[in-house]
Amino acid sequence: MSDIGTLETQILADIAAAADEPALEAVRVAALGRNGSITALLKTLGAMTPDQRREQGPSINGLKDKVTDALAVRRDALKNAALDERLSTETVDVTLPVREPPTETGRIHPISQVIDELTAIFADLGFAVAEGPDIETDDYNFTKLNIPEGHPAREMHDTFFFNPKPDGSRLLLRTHTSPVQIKTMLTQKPPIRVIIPGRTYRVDSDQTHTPMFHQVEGLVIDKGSHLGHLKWILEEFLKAFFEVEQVKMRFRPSFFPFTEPSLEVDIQCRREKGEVRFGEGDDWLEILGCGMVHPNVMRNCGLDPELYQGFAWGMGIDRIAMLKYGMPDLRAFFEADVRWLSHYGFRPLDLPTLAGGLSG
Ligand code: 2NL
Repeated sequence: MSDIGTLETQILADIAAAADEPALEAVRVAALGRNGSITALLKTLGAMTPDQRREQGPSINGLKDKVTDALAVRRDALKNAALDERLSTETVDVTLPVREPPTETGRIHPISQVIDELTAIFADLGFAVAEGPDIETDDYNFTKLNIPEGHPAREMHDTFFFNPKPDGSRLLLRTHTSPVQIKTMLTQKPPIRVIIPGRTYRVDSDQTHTPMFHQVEGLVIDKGSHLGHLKWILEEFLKAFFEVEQVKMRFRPSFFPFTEPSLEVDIQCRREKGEVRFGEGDDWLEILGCGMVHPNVMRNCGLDPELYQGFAWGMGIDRIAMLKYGMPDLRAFFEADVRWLSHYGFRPLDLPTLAGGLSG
């Protein structure tokens, strides 16, 4: 009993003297570890007679409990002391500026911005957005659009062709987004209202042409669709896009194999000091081509031209982006220069909406 008393005094003194958590852990292992002093005492219980065990058991177990409690109390005290020490020596300056996150430093490319803007405008007019692959067949890019083999318009399109397949057919990079309209007409029932923004390709490279460029086409098919609807839609679009109150338009007769009649649209502008302003002035600027969908195209897509009528239009996205945001050089669009992008790009969280303003 007095052995146990001495051991208890010794261990409790060691616990009190432990200066940090590792030292306290060493005391615990020496007392309660596999070869610890209290563990050794506990092991002696097994060899005792029942009477001895009844006498010694409670004091040995009592010692174990007391030491376990004392260890826990001391561990808490040491933890708190360590925390107090850190709190009193470390400082955090909460007024320091944080590093700017990507949402602040990243920029949206003007082409993406313009696509978002026209999507917002046409969505408001009830149009859906359709997309399709850049690689197309001859059939969807030309034949179904009333441009048969040997037609001069095929040569005018300066097409990028892939190597011919064993059967003689060859794929191509689409020269316009019209194949997506063809697929829309083949798979959907009128009324149809879609716009198709996307990449298009032609063998052409100079000051004002890049081999890859962007186009947006629109298509409406319904029972009573006519040029008056087309004119109104284009006018609403142009006013919203160029953010002006009014815009005069001029329709000139033109030719496209896939529309009849075909028209080209100019909009009113003023040119001064190398800048173009819309909704005012006496100059005209060609902006898009359009027309009523050719009956042959309707038939090629399984639509009865006696029952349905439609109109379509197409315009260059890169060009309207340059006009709206005053970017003088088309080629800079595709050079991936971050200095150009940080100047002309748009903040990623300023999404264009009709209610909140298209271009911020
Ligand atoms: C332009 C002219 C145009 C269309 C594109 C079209 C598509 C189908 C049927 C009929 Cl599937 N038309 N698209 C129509 C007229 C003009 O684009 O100058 N684009 C830059």
